[in-house]
Amino acid sequence: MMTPSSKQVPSRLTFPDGKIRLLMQYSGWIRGFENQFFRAKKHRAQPLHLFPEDIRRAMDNGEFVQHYQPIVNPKTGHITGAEALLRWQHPYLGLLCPDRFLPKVPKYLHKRLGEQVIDSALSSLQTIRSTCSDGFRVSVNINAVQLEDTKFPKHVLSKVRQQGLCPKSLEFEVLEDVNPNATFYTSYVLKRLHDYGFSIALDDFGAGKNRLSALRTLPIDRIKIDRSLVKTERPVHWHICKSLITSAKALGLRVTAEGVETKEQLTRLKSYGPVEIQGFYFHRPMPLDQLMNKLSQQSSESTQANMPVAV
Ligand code: G
Ligand code: MN
Repeated sequence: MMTPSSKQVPSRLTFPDGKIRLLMQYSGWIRGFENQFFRAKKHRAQPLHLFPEDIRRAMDNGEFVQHYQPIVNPKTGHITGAEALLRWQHPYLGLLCPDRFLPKVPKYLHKRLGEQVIDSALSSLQTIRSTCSDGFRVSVNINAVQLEDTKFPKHVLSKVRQQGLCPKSLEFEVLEDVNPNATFYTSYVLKRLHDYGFSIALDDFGAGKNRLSALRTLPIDRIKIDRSLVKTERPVHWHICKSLITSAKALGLRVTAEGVETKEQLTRLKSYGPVEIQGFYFHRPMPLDQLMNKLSQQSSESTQANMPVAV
């Protein structure tokens, strides 16, 4: 069977028709599906064949939404925060993960998309605040364009203030391979965000190029241990997790372990030191209304637990 390769992608001049594009998107979907079975190692799905105007139209139509994956304190089982995860609610293909479309977002739309992500996280924080304590934190992944934009820290601070929110309720996740030496602007932006009281987390830590130097040169508050180190059955990876959690404690950094799927993984991680847990074992990513249900349930349970017992 012939599958379209990137070389075969027709130009807009040859195929301007929306139906043809939709067909190409479906074929990309099928290839991504096949990949999950036949190329187990490559867990990232193939991006769809997309044109910049597909993305722009989706933005105009509000098809990009955020789902929230709760982050849990394993000692209490309480949800202490959530990571905002971008999804595309595609009218025909259903809910799409960023692997399928993010590589195809043209650079000139990154700023607008990043802006939408922050706006939606702030509006969700407003909703969450009605049910939850001030300590609740929403983490947002920031893209390279935002990281290089020296106006970004002031801009986001004024948005947060306008809404009466506190900067510490927002955490920015940056990728581990952010190169602190390569870009002066990136470290400037991170330092300003940190000075303003936002929390900075180093995402997917331990996955790619090991940039321990980032911990020395950038104002990092938290590391997020990559799920490849968590899900493994190789003891060498457990030792790495253990030493990351121990070092983080010594450095005064907080830790979130990503991709926790089993009780064994949870028990092992808890034995290494203080760590927060994100993963399917506790919760999958979910729309805001489902998160709100869980938070209201949590708050009513703790109110009941604190009620004086009748004698
Ligand atoms: O790199 P980042 O931390 O932003 O990745 C988050 C992605 O990881 C989300 O798309 C989410 O669906 C996925 N994810 C979250 N928890 C788990 C898990 O326990 N197992 C697996 N396989 N994926 C997870
Ligand atoms: Mn992340």
